[in-house]
Amino acid sequence: MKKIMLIGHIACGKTTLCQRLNGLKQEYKKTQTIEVINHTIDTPGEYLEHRALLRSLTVTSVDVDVALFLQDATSERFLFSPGQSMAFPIPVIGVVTKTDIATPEQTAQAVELLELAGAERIFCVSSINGDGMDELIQYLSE
Ligand SMILES: Nc1nc2c(ncn2[C@@H]2O[C@H](COP(=O)(O)OP(=O)(O)OP(=O)(O)O)[C@@H](O)[C@H]2O)c(=O)[nH]1
Ligand SMILES: [Mg+2]
Repeated sequence: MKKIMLIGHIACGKTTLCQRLNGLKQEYKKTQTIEVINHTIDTPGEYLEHRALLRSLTVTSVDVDVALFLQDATSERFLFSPGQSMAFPIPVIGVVTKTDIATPEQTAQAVELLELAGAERIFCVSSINGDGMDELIQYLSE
């Protein structure tokens, strides 16, 4: 299993995805600090939202195989800048979350924005009903 780090805006679904990938009980818990769960590093959305904290993500990523940029398909907020993946010394993939409650247009737009941020592959998932999860798990275990 690849060692991964989850990055994305507040409430985009990082912790819920982390729980799903690690077979943990799905329960809401606001992430307060960078947390390591098995091969997964979960980060608080504030680290992306407050630019002064961004550097900490880059530093943490040195010990990681791949960074996951997460985008909530239903959110109007998109906080990754074009080409932001270049700020990380490791491969970056994109994960569009909450596809169970998004329209196909919202999902497509989130894919486009993650491409713009430089994600080299993009997966569309729901951590609630499991849609798209098999493909993501397959990639992470390659
Ligand atoms: N419908 C749906 N809801 C989701 C999904 N993923 C997460 N959520 C919900 O979105 C809310 C926020 O999820 P979190 O996983 O805590 O978000 P986060 O990115 O860890 O947020 P921070 O820790 O604040 O940065 C919770 O109420 C989740 O149940 C999903 O795939 N589908
Ligand atoms: Mg969280």
